[in-house]
Amino acid sequence: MDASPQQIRAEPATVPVRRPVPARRFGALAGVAAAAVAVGAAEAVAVLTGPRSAPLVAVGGVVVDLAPAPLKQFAVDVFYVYDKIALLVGTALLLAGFAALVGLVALRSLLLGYAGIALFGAVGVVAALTRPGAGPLAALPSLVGAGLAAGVLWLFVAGPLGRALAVPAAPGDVAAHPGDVAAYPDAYARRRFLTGVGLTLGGAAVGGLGGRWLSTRRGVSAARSAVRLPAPASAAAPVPAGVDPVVPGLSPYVTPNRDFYRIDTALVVPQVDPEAWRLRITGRIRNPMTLSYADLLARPMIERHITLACVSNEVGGDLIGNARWLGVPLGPLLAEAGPLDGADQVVGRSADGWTCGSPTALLTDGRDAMLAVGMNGEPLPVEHGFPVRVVVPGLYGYVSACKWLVELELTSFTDFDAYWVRRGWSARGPIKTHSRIDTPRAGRRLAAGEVVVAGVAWAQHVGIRQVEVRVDDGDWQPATLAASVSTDTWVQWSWRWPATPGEHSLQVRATDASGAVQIGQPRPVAPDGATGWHAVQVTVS
Ligand SMILES: Nc1nc2c(c(=O)[nH]1)N[C@H]1C(S)=C(S)[C@@H](COP(=O)(O)O)O[C@H]1N2
Ligand SMILES: [Mo]
Repeated sequence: MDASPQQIRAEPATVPVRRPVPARRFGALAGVAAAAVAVGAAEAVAVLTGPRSAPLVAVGGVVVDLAPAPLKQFAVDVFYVYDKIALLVGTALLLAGFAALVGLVALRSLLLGYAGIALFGAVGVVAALTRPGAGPLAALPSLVGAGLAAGVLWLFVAGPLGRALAVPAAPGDVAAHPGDVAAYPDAYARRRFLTGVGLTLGGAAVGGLGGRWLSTRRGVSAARSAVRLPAPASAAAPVPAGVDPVVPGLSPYVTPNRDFYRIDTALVVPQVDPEAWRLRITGRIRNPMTLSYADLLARPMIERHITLACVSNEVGGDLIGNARWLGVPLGPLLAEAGPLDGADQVVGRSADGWTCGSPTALLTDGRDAMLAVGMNGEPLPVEHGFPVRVVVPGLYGYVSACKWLVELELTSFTDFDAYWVRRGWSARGPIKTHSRIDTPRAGRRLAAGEVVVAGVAWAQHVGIRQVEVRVDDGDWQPATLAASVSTDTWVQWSWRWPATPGEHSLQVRATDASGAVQIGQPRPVAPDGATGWHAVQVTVS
């Protein structure tokens, strides 16, 4: 069409129209859509390359491993067992923020936008490749994700959907940046753009969630269900009558698997196929050994009640549980391997690279240290270490209870620091004598009269001799102990309190079988377990 001289003159020479660009919010949306596609596609590819090669999980894993111990403790304190979900959601939000920025930058320079994506792709690749046990294929999810993200960015910024937004500016428009003119797209172009973004986000969600779902289905729960555990050569002592006194609110003697606390650094639970599983016994030994799951199940098994506790358990906390474990005793196995002189540490290594170290002397002193395959009559639950984990009576989990175990390495304490030792925790972690009030709960309002105060006390492998309770700093009163099967488990206790009206403090302390009284001085969990007497405040009316 011929422009009339008048129209040409109508173009105001004073407005510096150079490169019309879509308004900023469209750039931010384009960036977020690109990031969503990257994450979704990476999750889908990770179905083939393993869930820990997906960039969100890989980067999260690096953060978990690099985070200074106090920060990690803070995260556990604040988010408790949801710290992992919080980390993933936090990472996703942070990523969305940066993605929006990359989108904005891409409005000015598509090349810079691509560079931003490349940077994120590189972070994902490096994180995935440096995870313990990662092969070269671990780079694939991040590479595919970054490639697709670049395509999406082009589509929504410079490609057909983006260009349509960048209609030439009308006279009098205010420039977004000096030299640019923010474009105000017509309704049709805007609708097309937003529909495109919506479809892209939906596709990314389907790819990502579908990938996650497939990964879980390809997990080991079917293999776990197919496991038939052998009967133990040495059965667990029967649980005596008199455990589990009928006190509402008191922890049951045996903790059901679904209620058993879970603590580990794994952002996705390692899926270890029992068919492919091998345990290598390595290091300073005469006879290096490799055992399959079938080899392990063919050995004589013991079944024992053992109370497992976490070093991060606060006074009065619930990071402790008692289960009936079925497994192969470690003492005879280590004797077969033949530790050499100076091999005073046995390091357990997990499929995900986590490590812990126990004194060789304690694993071979006749206690029921074992390679556990069963928990309360079932194959180990996947999140509790399927197919094989270590359980050692008397040691905190962080120095003994390696889940998803793949290697036992004999070494020395001078030669090797395990995962938490490198982060400032004590190399030795015997469980401290403790007691806890389960009922009444802190802050409860009670009626005057007889109140049953009850809880648990533990001094694994030493045993509990006595538990005492006091009210408002009065005299210590002996509590009644319920039965237990061995010194390796906690003991339930109860005490009948003639409660009088008013505000009261109830406090408990235990004495172990050696006569040592539980330490009363309050100390934090780091570096080798909290100390202090548990107290609860209640109101009686
Ligand atoms: N592979 C692996 N094993 C691990 C850990 C871990 O982070 N990774 N954490 C340990 C700690 S600190 C504790 S307290 C126990 C907890 O075992 P649970 O989750 O079965 O209760 O597992 C131990 N075994
Ligand atoms: Mo722990």
